[in-house]
Amino acid sequence: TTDVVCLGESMVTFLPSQPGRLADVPSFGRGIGGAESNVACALAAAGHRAAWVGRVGADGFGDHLVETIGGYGVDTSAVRRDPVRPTGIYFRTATDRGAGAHEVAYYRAGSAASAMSPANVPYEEVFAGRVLHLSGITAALSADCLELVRELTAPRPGRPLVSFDVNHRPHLWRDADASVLLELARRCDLVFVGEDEAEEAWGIVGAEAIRAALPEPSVVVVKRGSAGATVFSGRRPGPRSSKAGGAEMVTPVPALRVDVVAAVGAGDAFAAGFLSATLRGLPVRDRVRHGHLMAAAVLTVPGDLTEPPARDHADRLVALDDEAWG
Ligand code: KDG
Repeated sequence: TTDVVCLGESMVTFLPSQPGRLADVPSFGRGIGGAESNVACALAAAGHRAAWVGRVGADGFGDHLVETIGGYGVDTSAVRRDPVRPTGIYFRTATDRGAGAHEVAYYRAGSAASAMSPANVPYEEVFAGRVLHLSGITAALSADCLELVRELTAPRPGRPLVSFDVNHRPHLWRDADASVLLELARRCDLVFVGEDEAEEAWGIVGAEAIRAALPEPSVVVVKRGSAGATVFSGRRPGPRSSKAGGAEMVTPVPALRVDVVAAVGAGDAFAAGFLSATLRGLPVRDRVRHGHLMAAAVLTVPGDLTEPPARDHADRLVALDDEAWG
């Protein structure tokens, strides 16, 4: 069986040949992007059975995505081709030494993926894994895509563990109301959210307040960039909870300090590391450390993806004492 099925839009990405304003970049190199397929590629590279479900155009960019993602060992058999709509692409800029904000220019409105809907996504394949990984990006693509995410996160018998990375992308929401992301996240079992994005999307400040707004998921991972991440897990003590419910665990875990080349893709790598360690039944602290480790590998390259350290190597780094982990 498949370990993790990741569903979402993937795009051909154009990375600048030099830092500077988009208006000044003379040429771009081709890469691939898409938060959910990034997670699938990283999981496959880490030795898991991962599948990506998406929709691309019947064009060369669609071929490139299917071939490249498949090349990571990801099962792409449930990817659908749209006969009319194109594959989405996007361009981004780089800043000197990764500091400051880069520009993103999406060419994805009306893309093949934006036509994903409950009517054309193969449910059997989507629910075939131990984990279904989704992100808030899909909810922003179109009304049909939002409906799809609603359906996939609805309670259903035998539902796999549903993992949700909030991934608030302000460019995609524009004037639309991103508060729906909170409603969707509450329907999932495992939620990844950045402290900064919770404030930006929902006006909720701080890890404790985020957990209070997301009481249902059994695990909530609040990411604080270079400051690390805090995991809320276990049952929350509520008025009706018995002793058997147990107390909630709050686990803060510092991140590795690295010189950032580009932050893009780091959240996906973190999710992949955390999911990989979850599938292996590792304790919460080590799940986060595996997340930080995979994120560190991606933070130090320009693109969205990089080969993660081999599993035994990663395990040795994760087992280093607290001093090494700052
Ligand atoms: O997480 C990385 C993604 O942001 C990038 O690959 C592009 O999926 C993307 C998006 O919609 O921003």
